[in-house]
Amino acid sequence: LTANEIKRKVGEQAAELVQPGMTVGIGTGSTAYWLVMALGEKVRQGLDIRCVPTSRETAKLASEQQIPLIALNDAAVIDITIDGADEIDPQGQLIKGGGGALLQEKMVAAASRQLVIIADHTKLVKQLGVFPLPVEVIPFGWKQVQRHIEALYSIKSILRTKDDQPLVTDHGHYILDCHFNQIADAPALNIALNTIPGVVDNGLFIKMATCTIIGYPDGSVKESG
Ligand code: DER
Repeated sequence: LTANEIKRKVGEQAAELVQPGMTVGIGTGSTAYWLVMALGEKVRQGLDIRCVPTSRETAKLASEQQIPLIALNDAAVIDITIDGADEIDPQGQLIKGGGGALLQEKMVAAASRQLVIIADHTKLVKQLGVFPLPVEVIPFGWKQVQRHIEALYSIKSILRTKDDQPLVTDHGHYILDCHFNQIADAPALNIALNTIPGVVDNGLFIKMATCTIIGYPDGSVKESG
């Protein structure tokens, strides 16, 4: 299977976990795209669900599929959130944020009873950090924050851009992509980064994923957790 066919397979398999009456967090990215397509089909066939999007991009996609949306503030509890990831380690710790939606994704995940991660096998790693860790910062004084992080960890970081301008997230923030290469203690780094004044959040999802659905080129799918 091609990468896209693998993503479609895991997205459709994850959609089967959604039961009538559920409130569902829907992820962002090219794998979550297939989840939204599959849920759209089910909604058109009568599945009664309400979805909380993790980005404007996903909200648009879901509306086009006539999926009923509600705001996070209006969701008493989210029964299940299904989202992608950039890296998944053997403990189920994640790096997310490749799509720039980490803040909303992390808040929706934190409000969910279960977080199901859908990904192709290339996202599996022994140790987090090869994928640059996205750190969301407010634009005010972002250069000081960048210098602080680079000095503290002796790493390089890059301000994420889009069309040669700083990328501005749905919530008006910037993203520093931090090249740690290897992250030995992800839980500690997650806490340390979020105590730096000016850092809003980062792409480390620690003890959040309850299960993963991983697709392989031979068409096999491995569910774990
Ligand atoms: O930005 C995100 O966290 C996305 O979920 C991303 O990590 C996965 O995107 P992909 O499914 O397009 O690889």
